[in-house]
Formats: sequence, C-alpha cells, structure tokens
Amino acid sequence: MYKLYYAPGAASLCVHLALIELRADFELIALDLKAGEQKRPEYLALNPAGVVPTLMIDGAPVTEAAALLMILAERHPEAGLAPAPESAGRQGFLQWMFYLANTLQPAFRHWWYPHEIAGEQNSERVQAEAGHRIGLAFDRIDAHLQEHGPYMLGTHYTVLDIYAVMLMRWSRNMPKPALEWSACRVLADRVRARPAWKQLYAAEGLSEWA
Ligand SMILES: N[C@@H](CCC(=O)N[C@@H](CS)C(=O)NCC(=O)O)C(=O)O
Repeated sequence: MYKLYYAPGAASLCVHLALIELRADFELIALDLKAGEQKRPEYLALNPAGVVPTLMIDGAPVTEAAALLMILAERHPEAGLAPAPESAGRQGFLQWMFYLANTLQPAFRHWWYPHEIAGEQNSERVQAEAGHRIGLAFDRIDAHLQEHGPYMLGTHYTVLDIYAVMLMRWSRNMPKPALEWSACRVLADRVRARPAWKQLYAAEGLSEWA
C-alpha cells in the first residue's frame, strides 16, 4: 500500500493520477500548504524540502514528482506507462522526462514563487522571465507533438503525458495558457477524457480546467 502526501492541484497531482491509472492500492494524506503543514518537523523528516509530493513506498519516503512517476511505472510494468529499459522508446522517454523536470517545472516554480531566487523586489522581473521560458517550453513541446503526437511518445499513453498535462494545467491562468498551443490541447483533451482524470478531480475536490 502506497501513501501519498498531496495538496490539491500541486506537483503531487501527477503522482496521484499515475496511482489511479495503475489501479494501485494507496492512501491519501492532504497537506494544507497555505497553513504551512509542509514545513512541520514531522513532515520535514519525510521530505526535507518541505514540498509535496512525498510517496511512502514500502514504508519509506520517496520524493520528487518526476522520479516518482518513473519509479511507479517501473514498479508496475504490466500497465505499460513507460517504455521498458533498453526498449526503442526509452531514450525519448528519458529525454522528455528530464526536460519537463529540469526546464519546465522549475520555470513554474519561479512563476509561483518569484521571490525565491532574487527577493521580493525582483519578483515581477523573475515572473516575467519565467512566463517567457514557460512559453518557449510549450513551443517546443507543441512542435514535438505536431510531428510525433498525439501522445509525447506517439501512440502510447505514458507517465510523460500525465506529467506534461499537469504542467499544462498549471498554466491555465497565465496570459497564454498551454491550451492555446493546438497539439498541446489535443493531448490535454485526451488525458482529460480519461476516467482516471475524473476520479482524480473528485478525490482532490478540483473543478477548474476539468
Ligand atoms: N521538485 C519538487 C517540487 C515540488 C513543489 O515545488 N511542490 C510545491 C507545490 S506544486 C510545494 O509543495 N510548495 C509548497 C512550498 O514550497 O512550501 C517535486 O517535483 O516534487
């Protein structure tokens, strides 16, 4: 049984969706980020960064959303949510997982928490730059999907799509949301049409961007 520490709509969303898609046995533990529950000592003992998600796997805490998606896909290979090691699609899978984790997700962190890297006085400039970088990343993802879609790896739905669509969702209130890129929209619509997405929304109490 897995145990997921999450907050509605946060980086834990992709792990939650993967657990549902895998029909895994899991328990949810909600953290109130506004109340700072993620910074309490008992949670910091599990996740020293004080962020969600944390997934308890066999009783041990594991962190980092992208790593968790890859770990879950590998622990449940029968679900086919990632290309097997040494299979044809593996290189592209790793490349895009790392692109999302190293480039797009951090830009969102700068968008949501612009004071973190250069102080409150520079928040506006940091946010503007983060918004620009997010746009460039969606340009690149959209170009890839136009040529190789409808899913990130072609015809196979994988945790990469789960991850990409969570990041697209995060842009929903930005000046140019991801759905304005046509191939991104096709991918988002496919993922949002899945029963697992509806189950996720019900469990996290979400309504926006359904
Ligand atoms: N690199 C981490 C980042 C997680 C992250 O930034 N989570 C945000 C929510 S989307 C969070 O917990 N924020 C609360 C805080 O920073 O205090 C991951 O991918 O798991």
